[in-house]
Amino acid sequence: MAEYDESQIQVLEGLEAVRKRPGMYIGSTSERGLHHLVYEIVDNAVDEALAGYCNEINVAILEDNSIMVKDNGRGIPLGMHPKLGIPAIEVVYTILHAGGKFGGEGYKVSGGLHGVGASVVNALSEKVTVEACNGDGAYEISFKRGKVTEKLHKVRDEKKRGTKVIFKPDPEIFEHTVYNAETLETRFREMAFLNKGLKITLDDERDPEYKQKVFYYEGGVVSFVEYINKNKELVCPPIYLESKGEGEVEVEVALQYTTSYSENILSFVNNINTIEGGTHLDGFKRGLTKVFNDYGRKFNILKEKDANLQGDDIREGIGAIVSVRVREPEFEGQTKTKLGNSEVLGIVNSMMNDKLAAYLEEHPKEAKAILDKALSASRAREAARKARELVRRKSVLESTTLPGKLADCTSKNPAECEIYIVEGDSAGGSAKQGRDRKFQAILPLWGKMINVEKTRADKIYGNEKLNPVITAVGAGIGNDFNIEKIRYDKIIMMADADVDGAHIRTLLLTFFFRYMRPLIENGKVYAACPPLFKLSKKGMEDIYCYNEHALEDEFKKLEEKGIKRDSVSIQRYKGLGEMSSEQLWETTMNPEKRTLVRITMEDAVKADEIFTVLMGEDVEPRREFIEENAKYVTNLDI
Ligand code: 28F
Repeated sequence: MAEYDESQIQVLEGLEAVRKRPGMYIGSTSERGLHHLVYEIVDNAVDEALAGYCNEINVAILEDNSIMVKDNGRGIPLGMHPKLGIPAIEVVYTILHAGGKFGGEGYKVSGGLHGVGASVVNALSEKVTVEACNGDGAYEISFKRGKVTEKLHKVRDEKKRGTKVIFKPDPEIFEHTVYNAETLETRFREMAFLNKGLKITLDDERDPEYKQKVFYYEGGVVSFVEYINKNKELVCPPIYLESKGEGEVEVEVALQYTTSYSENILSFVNNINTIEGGTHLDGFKRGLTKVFNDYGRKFNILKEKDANLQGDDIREGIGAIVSVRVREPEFEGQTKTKLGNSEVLGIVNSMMNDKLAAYLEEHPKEAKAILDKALSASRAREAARKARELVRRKSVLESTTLPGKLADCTSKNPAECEIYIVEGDSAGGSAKQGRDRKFQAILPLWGKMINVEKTRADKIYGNEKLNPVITAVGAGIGNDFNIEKIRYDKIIMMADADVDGAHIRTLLLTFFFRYMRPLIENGKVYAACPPLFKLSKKGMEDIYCYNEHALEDEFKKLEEKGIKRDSVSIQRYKGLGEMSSEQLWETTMNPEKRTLVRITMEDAVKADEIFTVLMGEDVEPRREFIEENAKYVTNLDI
């Protein structure tokens, strides 16, 4: 008993630590953290699937924003823990470091917090009920903010096995507690792609119109690569490569070439999207480059006089999924999404050397099509390099100077500096006058911007519209981009609140996404929000409104003060150019008052899809996208 009391104290201290600093365990208490709770519980069910005992997971958002997760695995063990004297199921939900070693060596291979997930979810939930069925009955245990409220007890006879969890996130912890079905769908789709044969369903009981979503892919990563390429023109069928068992690391790769100019390689470790890449991705790239060069030489597609193809050339237009399972992954990088295990590089690399080489030998037609594409990419790159050198020689003196149009700030400390990229010379002029020159730089853009989605990389380097942006940001471009060199902490796009402004913003964003992606991943890109309306009246301070909704609210407030609608004059701003420099500062640039929208990338798959559809060659998917999304558009001045 003494031991029991002691361990109970530890348990409470452990879960109290989670409640005190939730961010340490789930990243944040924002919407992201809220959804993270679901992933932690689903990860436990996925682990049971990976162990080979479960093939279906059902998830439901309940009416009160509780979450139900159910699997058809073996059921969490119910027996007493020999040392702690409490049932194993209680251990899993209350002890911070349960799981992992506890369940036998390397039980945990899916994502999540290495087995602390369930107890973290429990600590951060107002209520949790877990039901486990072990073949002879259904047993239930309940908790409130991590503490047992109902001990484990049998609730009914039951022959089937499995685990069911219902939890309600604690509003004392989370900023808001409303779930977004689409966010969950995206993650479950990804998990189903990565675990072939696993069925995940989602229901939303808050919405009577919601139709159950079923994610199930026989093809696994092959289905995944077909999905990410679905709006692109294909060059070859998907190629699937795998190796199992070797040194405990499992590797699965699917790749398929398209005629697009960008590369879209998604990498995963234990079902976690490694946004920053790592050794598995390096091994994949190295293998890919070597195998295609060797094949090209062997069959004389690459002539003796030709130089070797570079990685960039071979990856132009590729869509690929690289998924590895590693027993003890080490995550590095700014966002802890970069695989560090050095042994993985060699394993993936040699898998590529064996399996891709064998595939190409057996599929000469596909091999030729891919190599021809890489060769034309290589020629374009070579032509661009020569052109660039010419330009460079012509302007040796200016090569390191900042663009002439840039009005730089005086501070040289990037952490406090920001740059406004402004549409049009006249707005640029007002911005220059209105800014706080100590930390705000202005770069006006004018004329038609290039659409990078329809342009090969060689035309991007040296493009006269983009060059000022590249040099002003100061961190390079493409593979050479180095976030540590950025000259500003905030890159702010400032354009009119109309269709043309939206177009410019989209063109710029496409460029940042394809050529300076870490800027977006690290939350450095923003959109400024100029007001749409100004309300003025003699003796009253001007009121600015940023959308129609706010305008209505302001009218209501004024009416409460006894000021009638028709005594107030409304100015509707058509563009930034209509504002004086003082107004621009007051409404859009003054850090004390302005609203900035930070551009984030919740999901790289979705982002690539949207840029392909919005900015790519194919018209039909774009028409569909616009029809589908028109309902979300407000305030577009068409
Ligand atoms: C709805 C969420 O959490 N499913 C789970 C199992 C099955 C086992 C298990 C889980 C042993 C003691 C660590 C069963 N039989 N779904 C879930 N299904 N955990 S979680 O074991 C946990 C380890 O603590 C299980 C034999 N071995 C493992």
